Amino acid sequence: MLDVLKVEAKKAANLIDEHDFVRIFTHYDADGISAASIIATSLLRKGKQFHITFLKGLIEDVEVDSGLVIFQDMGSGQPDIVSKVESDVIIADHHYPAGKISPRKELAHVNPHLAGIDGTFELSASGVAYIIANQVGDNSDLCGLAMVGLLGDKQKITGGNAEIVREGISTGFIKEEKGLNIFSGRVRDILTLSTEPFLDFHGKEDELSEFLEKCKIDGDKEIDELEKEEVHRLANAIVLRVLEIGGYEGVIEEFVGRRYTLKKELLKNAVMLSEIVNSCGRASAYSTGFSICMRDETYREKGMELWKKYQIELLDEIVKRREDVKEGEAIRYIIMDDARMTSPIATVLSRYIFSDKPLIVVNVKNGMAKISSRSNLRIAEKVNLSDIMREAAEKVGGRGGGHSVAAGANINPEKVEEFIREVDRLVSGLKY
Ligand SMILES: [Mn+2]
Repeated sequence: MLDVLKVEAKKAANLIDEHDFVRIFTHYDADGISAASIIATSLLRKGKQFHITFLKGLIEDVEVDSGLVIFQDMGSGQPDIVSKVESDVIIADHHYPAGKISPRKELAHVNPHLAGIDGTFELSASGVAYIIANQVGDNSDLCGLAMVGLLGDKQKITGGNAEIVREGISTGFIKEEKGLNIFSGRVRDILTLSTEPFLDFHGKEDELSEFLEKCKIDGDKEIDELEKEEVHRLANAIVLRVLEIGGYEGVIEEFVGRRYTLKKELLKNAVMLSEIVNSCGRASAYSTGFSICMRDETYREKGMELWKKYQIELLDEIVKRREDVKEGEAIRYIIMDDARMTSPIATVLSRYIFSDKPLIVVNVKNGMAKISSRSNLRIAEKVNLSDIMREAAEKVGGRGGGHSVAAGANINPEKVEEFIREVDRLVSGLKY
């Protein structure tokens, strides 16, 4: 399955071979950070140097001071910007390619979509990085970091991802067991703080006590120390709860069934590592997230602190914002002013509370309107949010794109009403 992709990855590895210093631009989320750490480790092992910049997106031209530039988790959708780079370029991305790239020098474009693999669900940027790194040298021990990105991007362990995970299991770097694929810690804390799954117990301590009583679990126990029977009961109760609050049934398999242990990583629980790296990115503590992926022990505590702080902030926002959700013909939307976060709110609300229609979250901040749209596989059979965001944004003079189930746009704040109307019109037209 990965063979076609490996051909282009080999081309990327050959470019890396020719340079001693590499300039990396990557996305600031768990996928982008882990992807960068995979390439960085492969470079260090070859005695090469690098400089990484973490970006929220590739929206303007980049300054380049190196003969080789690598764009990770970005680049495929920004052919105009990539075409202006006066160096050799590697794109290691999984977003849907948009438009033709005219490289000034050499280009290796490693993207699953160009190799017959669904980049939305079956290979993330960290997976692409892992494929490239293993063309650079033997970096098979980095497979756990590939999992960080696929979990962070809410992908599935199928296709290319499954191939990497299977390889990791056979080499012993990944352990797969039956169980709950959720954060480790005290039951009560985790059920409250978790947003994957989101269980709506934040600020509802009595409800949580009742829930625990019903499934006969001691909330003070560590999740990882529960007996098999208890895990089973807890899993069933969690599934019921998710469906009760309006969750999308497709999310269930992500946290019930199998759990993954990463033998080589600083944090062995795959979900935990992914969420911690994600919250580091969100807190602009990029080097903390990156160092955790580079297995630097000194950053572990800091990472845990950032995660907890981030979860509480996100849960507060979710409780507050869900009241402001409005209903269009075929979509739901929220318009927020100066909110601290957009896409995590969109992700949780669309997966766990409003899962029957696409959800559009608008955040007006610093003279820009940032938009995150979310849906799920069931909706994506009819509605491709990437196309919708691009089309609607272009109509009002902005830019948009992304994945079929998770896309975004940046537009002029004065055009928000018009944009929402256009999105609703486009989605309605798909007879969804
Ligand atoms: Mn990604």
